[in-house]
Amino acid sequence: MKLNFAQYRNDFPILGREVRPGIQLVYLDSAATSQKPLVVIESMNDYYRNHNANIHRGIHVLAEEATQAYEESRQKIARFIGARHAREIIFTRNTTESINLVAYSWARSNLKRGDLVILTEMEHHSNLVPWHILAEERGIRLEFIPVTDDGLLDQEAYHQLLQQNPRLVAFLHMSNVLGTINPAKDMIAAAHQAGAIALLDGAQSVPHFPVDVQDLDADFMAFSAHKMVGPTGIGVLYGKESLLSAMPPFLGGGDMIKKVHLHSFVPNDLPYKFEAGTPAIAEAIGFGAAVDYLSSIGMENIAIHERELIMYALESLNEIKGVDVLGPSASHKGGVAAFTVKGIHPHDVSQILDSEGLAVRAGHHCAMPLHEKLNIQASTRASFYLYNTPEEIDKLAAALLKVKKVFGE
Ligand code: 7TS
Repeated sequence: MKLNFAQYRNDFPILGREVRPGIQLVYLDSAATSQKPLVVIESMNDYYRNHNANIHRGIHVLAEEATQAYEESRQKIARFIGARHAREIIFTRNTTESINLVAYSWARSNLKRGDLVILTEMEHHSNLVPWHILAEERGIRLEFIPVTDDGLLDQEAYHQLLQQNPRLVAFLHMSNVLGTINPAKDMIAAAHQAGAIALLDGAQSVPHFPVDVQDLDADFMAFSAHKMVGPTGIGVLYGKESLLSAMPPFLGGGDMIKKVHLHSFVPNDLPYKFEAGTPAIAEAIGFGAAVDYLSSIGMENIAIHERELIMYALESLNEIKGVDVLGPSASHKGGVAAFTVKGIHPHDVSQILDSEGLAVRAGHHCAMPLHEKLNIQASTRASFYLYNTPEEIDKLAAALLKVKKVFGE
């Protein structure tokens, strides 16, 4: 039976608001951050109202309750992505910090001058800059899988790059600009065959369709709670236990140690070795509630709903003369439609859309190299989630016609 997704809108208090008198919010910016359902907001309120204490430390009721809720969230997230053990789930601040953890800890203890890291031309800056820093510091080499004219990764070029004995292949599962869903399982298998390990940027995939790290055989995967109906300030680095346990700590301080002497320390076991200092406790609890919420709807169902939305969006936008949607056809694409409007700057487009209540993003979306490759400075992006409706896409199309009218195009 097909689910009626409009019912879920009531779970998100913010979706009921007007952004100006009489102008209803149409939120089409979930690739930047998703909205939060009441159950997530309430779970964090409940922690602060009833259980607030530091974790892993005090022997009192509140500390035990807080610790239990924090660790339950880790277990929920482990199950959600199919990890073998909860200790393979490291809480970080976000996808960016998770990738930096790999770059600082794994890469600095495993890579030497001349070693090759393969990235792609469609990466978000957070999977580029940590490797630039390492290239400058260590002299590692970076190569990039090109993006084809169809908005896909050039798999032939990838297989050629693999012949150069890379140590690491790091790529995004789904592009935040093109919407491209990359064939992660095949790409990871090919990386392993070439003797490399694979880091998957799951920032745009984990929130939108079922992702199973064991099925993918990912060595590392990074993602953020705030893009999957959870709070800001918390993300995850998943890592295979064998890799994580061999890695040196990233940040030093409390909680990440077993013993400290004046001149030395003994690191803690996984996952605590990588969680220095008081973590984002309320956020971890909110993250657990977010995963429960998504699971109660079903990731398969969310993926089907977003597929319908993107197909309808492509149909509607392609009908408007001068609007050019970036990226592949719907069959390779998740719920992201970035586009240009001929002769009109994306900031002007989004400003007029905003006046109609539509929240979209304009700019390079932290993917400047990709925009350079596409020979454009910027684009306007509408991105969808489980709470969006076909009627909102109709509003987007109508507002774009108004944009063209205002600018006389
Ligand atoms: N990787 C991808 C593919 C992303 O889309 C983003 C955020 C990140 C990494 C970084 O995530 P963070 O939680 O560490 O910030 N993307 C976007 C976006 O498209 N608009 O705002 C943030």
